[in-house]
Amino acid sequence: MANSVAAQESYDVVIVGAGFSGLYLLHKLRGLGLTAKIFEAGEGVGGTWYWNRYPGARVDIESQEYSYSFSPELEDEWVWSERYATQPELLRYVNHVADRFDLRRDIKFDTRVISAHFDDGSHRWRVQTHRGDDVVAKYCVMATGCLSVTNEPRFPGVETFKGNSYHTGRWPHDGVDFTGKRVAVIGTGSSAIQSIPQIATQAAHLHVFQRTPNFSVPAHNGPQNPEKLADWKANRDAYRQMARESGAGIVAVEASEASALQTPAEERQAVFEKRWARGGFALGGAFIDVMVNLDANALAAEFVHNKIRSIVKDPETAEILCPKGYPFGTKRLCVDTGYYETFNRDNVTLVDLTKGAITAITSTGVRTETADYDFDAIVYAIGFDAMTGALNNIDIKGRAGERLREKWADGPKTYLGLMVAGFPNLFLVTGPGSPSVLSNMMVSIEQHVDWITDCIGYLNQRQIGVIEATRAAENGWVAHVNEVADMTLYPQANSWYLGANVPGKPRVFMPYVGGVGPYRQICADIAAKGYEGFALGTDTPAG
Ligand code: FAD
Ligand code: N01
Repeated sequence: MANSVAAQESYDVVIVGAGFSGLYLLHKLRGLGLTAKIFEAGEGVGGTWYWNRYPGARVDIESQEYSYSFSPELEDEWVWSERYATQPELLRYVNHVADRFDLRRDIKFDTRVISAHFDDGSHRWRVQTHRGDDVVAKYCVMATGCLSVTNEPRFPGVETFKGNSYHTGRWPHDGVDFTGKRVAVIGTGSSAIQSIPQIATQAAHLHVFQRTPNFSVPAHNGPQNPEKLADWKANRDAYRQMARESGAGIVAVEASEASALQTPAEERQAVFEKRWARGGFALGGAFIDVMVNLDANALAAEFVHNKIRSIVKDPETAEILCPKGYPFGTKRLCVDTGYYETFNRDNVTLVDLTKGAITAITSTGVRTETADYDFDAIVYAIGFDAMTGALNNIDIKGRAGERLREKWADGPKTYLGLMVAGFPNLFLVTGPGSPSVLSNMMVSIEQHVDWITDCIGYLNQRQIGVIEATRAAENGWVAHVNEVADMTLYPQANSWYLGANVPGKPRVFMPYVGGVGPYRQICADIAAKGYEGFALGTDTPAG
């Protein structure tokens, strides 16, 4: 069955996912005159911004930077209302894009891809969905998202809870009213940190269950500043280019070249203060040695600890909220609006799970090693099976029936995060081994989509039927990704970057920390050398 091709519909490209990645891909592929079809599990476009509708959900990179740059007309006509756009505004934007470029006619919604098998004889991908679609395509592109598969609660008794349960990553479309309710939020990552202040204003009482405190910096959100907007408009192309060539793909961060250790204490404090006052990721770029030197890092950590102590009135609660035991910035920095202040409210209680872990969900609430709590609603803000989850959910088979999830049993292996040896003509957008989640994803998405579509154009022009990463190139890239990560403090935290949040997931640092600018250059050089490290037009995997 797997190797016989008897499907009805045939496309040049099948795309899985209609988030920012899939939509831009479809648009670009049409520009090449190719036929393409998107299968999307959700009932609408938007991916992340379709699924994550929890209260307080918003982007934490400034709106104009977190938007497509490929169309000047689109940029001209869309004006963001806030410094950090809300989820509803982002969803409106992505719907506008889908309409503006007439993308919906090639998208099939509410359709989950369950398998993608490469046929060794015909060099075609056969893609099947849970609705019974059975199509073939020359290329298959996984635009399935790095954070699209929720980490499901595995506590014993989850199903016995008689109140309402929610996951931030699968929020009900018609919203949730917590007025008068006793609510639990489990988790203190970005989703929790955004939603907790809002839930607290409604709930009769909110208990926050914290396993590991996170570093969070204030967003200082507000309406768009007209002067800033005018400056962005006047210098947009230059700013966009700066972002593409930068480390994290964010202009507003202004990464400094100064060393925290070599800067006098008073001056250093002033730099931290200035960046805290500016808000968002600015603090992360304060000094060049913070992410590579533990002593420098400790200075940034101490600065945030003191901020927490100055905001949270109860000293015991403040100490529980101070992240310790892992370096600042090695779990994704959170950006909040009134998070620490929320713990000054009478109706909010912080539960420190390091003093007693959750042992079960009961019919009435949450049981820890030390107490039982009763709730009307439980919010699981426990994150995602990041980076590999969506790919491993699909039965992807490459040459000779090799399964991707088996190949990746000890962690993902890719060449550039774009392709996998043994899986010809299969592209990944922001796959593991690319900067992806360590960057402004819009910058990374556009770079990947441009690279992939340029590559397909190149192959078609030369009538090359097959492209495949060589095993040697893949091994070299995996080694490089690890080597660069080990030069930083990132691997020192139990983060989802390492798969540490999902029990049983292999511990491998998945994103590429080399920066979007250098990475873009590497990808461009490889393409310019006729796709170095890829075997072209041959049916025999090289390596
Ligand atoms: P997604 O938006 O995840 O879209 C992937 C789509 O693929 C989904 O719609 C999914 O339903 C679909 N899909 C997956 N598997 C299948 C299948 N088998 N069959 C059919 N369809 C499938 N990044 C930033 O840079 N800045 C931010 O501020 C930021 N904020 C974020 C906030 C939240 C709450 C989350 C969860 C992520 C955030 N991110 C942020 C990361 C965000 O995921 C990316 O910025 C971007 O939206 C990813 O777009 P995408 O199209 O690659 O993936
Ligand atoms: O998920 P997370 P998220 N018992 O994995 C805890 C992006 N994003 O949805 O740290 C108890 O960060 C877990 O504890 P620990 C962004 O890239 C961006 O919040 O593993 N607790 C942690 O506190 C982000 O990083 C925005 O010890 C458990 C929390 O749940 C990524 O998406 C907003 C537990 C999960 O935090 C994921 O963020 C939202 C258990 N068994 C998301 N299991 C922006 O602001 C997990 N936890 C733009």
